[in-house]
Amino acid sequence: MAVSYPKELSKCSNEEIYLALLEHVKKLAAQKAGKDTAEKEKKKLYYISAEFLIGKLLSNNLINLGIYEEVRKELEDAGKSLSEIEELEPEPSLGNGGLGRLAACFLDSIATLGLNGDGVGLNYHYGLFRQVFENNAQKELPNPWIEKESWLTKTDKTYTIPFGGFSVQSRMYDIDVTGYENRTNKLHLFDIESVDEDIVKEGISFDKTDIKKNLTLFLYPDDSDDDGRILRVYQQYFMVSNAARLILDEAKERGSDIYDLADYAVIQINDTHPTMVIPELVRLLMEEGLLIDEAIDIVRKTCAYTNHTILAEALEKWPIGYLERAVPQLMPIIRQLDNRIRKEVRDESTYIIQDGLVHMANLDIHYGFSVNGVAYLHTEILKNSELKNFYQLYPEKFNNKTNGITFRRWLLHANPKLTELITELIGDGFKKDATELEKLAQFAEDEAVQTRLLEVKQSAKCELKDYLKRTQNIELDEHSVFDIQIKRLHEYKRQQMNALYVIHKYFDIKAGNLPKRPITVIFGAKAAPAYIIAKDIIHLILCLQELIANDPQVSPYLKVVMVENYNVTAAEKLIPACDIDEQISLASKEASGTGNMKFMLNGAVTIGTMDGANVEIAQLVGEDNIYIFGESSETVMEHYAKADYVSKDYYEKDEDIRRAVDFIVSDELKRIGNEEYLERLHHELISKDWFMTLLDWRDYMETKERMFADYEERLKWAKKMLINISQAGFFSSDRTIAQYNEDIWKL
Ligand code: F55
Repeated sequence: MAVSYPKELSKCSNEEIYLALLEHVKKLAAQKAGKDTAEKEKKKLYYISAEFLIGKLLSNNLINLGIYEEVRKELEDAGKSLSEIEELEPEPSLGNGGLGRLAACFLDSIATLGLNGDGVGLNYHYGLFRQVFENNAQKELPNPWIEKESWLTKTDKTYTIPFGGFSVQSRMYDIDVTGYENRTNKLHLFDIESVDEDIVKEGISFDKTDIKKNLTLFLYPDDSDDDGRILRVYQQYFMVSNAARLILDEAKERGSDIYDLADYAVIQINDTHPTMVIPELVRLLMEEGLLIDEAIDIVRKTCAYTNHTILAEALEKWPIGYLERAVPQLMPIIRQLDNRIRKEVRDESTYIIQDGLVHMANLDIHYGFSVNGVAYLHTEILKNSELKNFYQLYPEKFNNKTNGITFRRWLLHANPKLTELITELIGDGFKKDATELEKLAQFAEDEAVQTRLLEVKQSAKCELKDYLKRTQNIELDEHSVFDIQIKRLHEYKRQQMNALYVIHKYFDIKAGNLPKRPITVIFGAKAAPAYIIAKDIIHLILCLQELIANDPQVSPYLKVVMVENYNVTAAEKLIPACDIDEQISLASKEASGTGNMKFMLNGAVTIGTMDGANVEIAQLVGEDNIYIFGESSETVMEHYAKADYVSKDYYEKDEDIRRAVDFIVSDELKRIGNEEYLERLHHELISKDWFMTLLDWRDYMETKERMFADYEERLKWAKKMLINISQAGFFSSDRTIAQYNEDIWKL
């Protein structure tokens, strides 16, 4: 089938070409989707998630449909550029961080492995906020991404969803998910018919109580007050009630009599946001005439839970009062579910309702049949400490599924030059079987290959330079080392530790210790709008960026860049261009990380702690090919248990630390920045430092120095790059999904 352009291709505008390709891809996918469902498979997976950080879809769909090269060539022959056309596509704003990006990689792999599985989520109109910098601080704006023509297809599926005192009408929109040379599944996004974008005023503020108008406007609306938190409950219930109804409808269509639901459906609950699907399914099954015991039995065989964090403050607990108000029909069921546990289980720490709070994870663990962590270390910590009491009750439920990433987006699409080099060296079998990348190891000592790899990296750095110049008016020196930390802003991820290194380097350069080669430290991160210290850290980084750029003594050797509105599109440019990848979370706190996997796949070398999937990466690449520093997770957990970490001690006894920390409140920075923000961060670091920045700082600094020195031995460094790429195959989400299917879904 040929693309139908409105006129001769060379005369089309990029906009016209984009729209023609959009329509063409949608048609192809629809054809394929029709064929797949004709097969009438029995069991189906529903991956329910508050976020799907899918990124732009045009190129990826072209790649997965196997027509990328054909289309690119046709456009090129007509004097058009596919990458310019891609830039017209808005990035869907349906996610925030790793959890949402993981869901997107999973959908790609589910379809690529030919599995029958759809995603279910919400169609947020403004999604996650768009970040702009004003006066060296983050400001949040709505992020409208839905255009008249888009990947969304309106369906005729609608449900009436009841809330306390009123109900709303839902509508399902679909996005096709086409696997790599395989089937097409769906991402179902529920919306509300009465949503009103016009209620948003100045920035992202709006009436949080006007549920009929605001329900699907924003992902993670500000939860610093009751109204904001209750809105999240409304959103979550709306998501899962629609999902549960869809699941029951589809199961019946495929022949289920609902007693055998578990043979027709398996539900993966992505973090606790979709947890209410458990009581909601029980409720709906009872509406169909089942007894509560029957309903619970069925749900217990159908739901599986993935945990993504051990931060206690990130485990959702909703006050009973919120649920009574928003979804009163659910509270009797939740009470019943809790009562059963109270009778069956002695351990009070596992009760669902405690002190007037509904512990969502506890609900998942008692009433799901599987509980998984997302990396080896993370799952071990869940079993042996965070969820120890649950593990003792249900050892058989616990399992690990180390995260993965889709190589279609993070290698084939993001880095065509590297893809080409790899293909030339080992053929293209790795595109279907990522472990074939191991064949690259045979070239580890091959100087010609090492040189080619460095050239590929250099060209990605030049492309990043062009991209940042074009889109953000940022100047990069492509001959400097690109040291990159891109991820949500969170204290446990320790962007502040990196910032303190920058300050240290600034002093070093002022003192005449010049680096062998200029260093560019690049950050990209959004802070949750109500997370004050996270915003203070962004402020510090932006102030450093300005200070250093205007210091003629330092700027030739050091540059700080904070990329505005970091998103998937930016990641696709940043990752291939990275030399040094920062994975510096406090050990035990980062469940997995997935950026680390994207970076190694693209030939970056990681500096990191023994945390999350870094542990598995280190094991695979060996100690010569990753720079590990910092205290172990055991030591860190001991500090927490004994409450014996005192940041001030490190500040007082280490001159370099003191100098760097105190610079935050120096006259130089205060002239540029906001005194209140800088003082607050300074105080936080000295008096609290909950995530132990100062504990690991010296080791971090020294490890980084060693890394910069090693970087100068270019061929030896290229060998490290090559080993990293060759070991990345394990982190393909195809492997992860095959394991989910083998152990949990059994499709
Ligand atoms: C967002 C909102 C709430 Cl209320 C809670 C959590 C989040 C969130 O963004 N979590 C998140 O992204 N978790 C990450 O999941 C990744 C995929 O498993 C992990 O790699 C990463 O370590 C973890 O932090």
